[in-house]
Amino acid sequence: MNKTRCGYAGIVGRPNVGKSTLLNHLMGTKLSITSRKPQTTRINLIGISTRDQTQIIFVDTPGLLSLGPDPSGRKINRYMSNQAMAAVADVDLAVLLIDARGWTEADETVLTLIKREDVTAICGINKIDRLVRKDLLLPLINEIQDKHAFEAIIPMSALHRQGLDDLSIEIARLMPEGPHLFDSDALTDRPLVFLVAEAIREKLMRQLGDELPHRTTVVVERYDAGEILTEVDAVIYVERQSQKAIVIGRGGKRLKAIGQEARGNIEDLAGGKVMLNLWVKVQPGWSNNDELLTRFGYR
Ligand SMILES: Nc1nc2c(ncn2[C@@H]2O[C@H](COP(=O)(O)OP(=O)(O)OP(=O)(O)O)[C@@H](O)[C@H]2O)c(=O)[nH]1
Ligand SMILES: [Mg+2]
Repeated sequence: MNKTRCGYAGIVGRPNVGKSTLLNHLMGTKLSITSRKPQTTRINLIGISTRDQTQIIFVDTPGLLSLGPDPSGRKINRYMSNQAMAAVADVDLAVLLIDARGWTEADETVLTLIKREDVTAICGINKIDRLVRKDLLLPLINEIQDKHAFEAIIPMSALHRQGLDDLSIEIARLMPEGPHLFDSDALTDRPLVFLVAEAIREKLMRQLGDELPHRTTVVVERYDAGEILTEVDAVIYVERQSQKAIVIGRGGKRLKAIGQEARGNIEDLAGGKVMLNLWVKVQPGWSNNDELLTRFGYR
């Protein structure tokens, strides 16, 4: 009988390199939220892929900027770095994702962590579709080779699904032998309400300016799956009254647009019609308060 393989593969890297996009496209289903803005992912999210004898448990992580205390000092940032650092320490394989436009200091930081934890690693060079000068790819590969003994270095485009087969083959090859930890049809270990809250947060990330999304979080307070209709009550928390006004928008326009966009995603998750009720509440300083962070699901 063939031996089964099973392991954790952490997708790590600095913010905005395309980690969550990669998770979704490796899974062939949208699990993790993505946006053009850095620091979209806040909590490690697993995606389980079972093919034949091999089960790969992908871990999407928040983008990592530094290993020390965050200069901005907010506890949410510390929580996010801790999530990413814990993932590197726990996984069987780290997939270090970088941007094809060049190696940066933040990439170096993540590599330092990989070395410190002595974890087997692959390097994915993402967004090659954006590389104007293709002749720069080979020197970049050489530069990365000199930095670390990666098991493989793979140029790819997560968004355009280029190079993902090569990457999957390498990851599968590096999974340890062992029994599968999840049922073969399992996709994630997160409850549906988490994915619903994230779907709403994705629209906030995408619709609001640069700073405001980082001051918002979403809590699903009620999820009632009926035969004809699923009813969802969710609260968007902000830190100040002025932020609440921005999220709601003139005449409630922006909140309505956020709700409409999120509802489409939630209907996919729920597999049927959804009625989404959204509220915006002010919770001063939630992003820097341990107790509130725990209450809002950052535990
Ligand atoms: N052109 C191009 N864009 C990409 C590619 N992969 C991801 N992106 C885009 O890069 C942006 C960031 O993608 P995410 O997947 O949210 O990045 P992330 O690394 O998870 O970011 P954080 O969660 O903030 O750390 C999004 O606008 C993606 O559409 C790619 O291969 N090519
Ligand atoms: Mg992400």
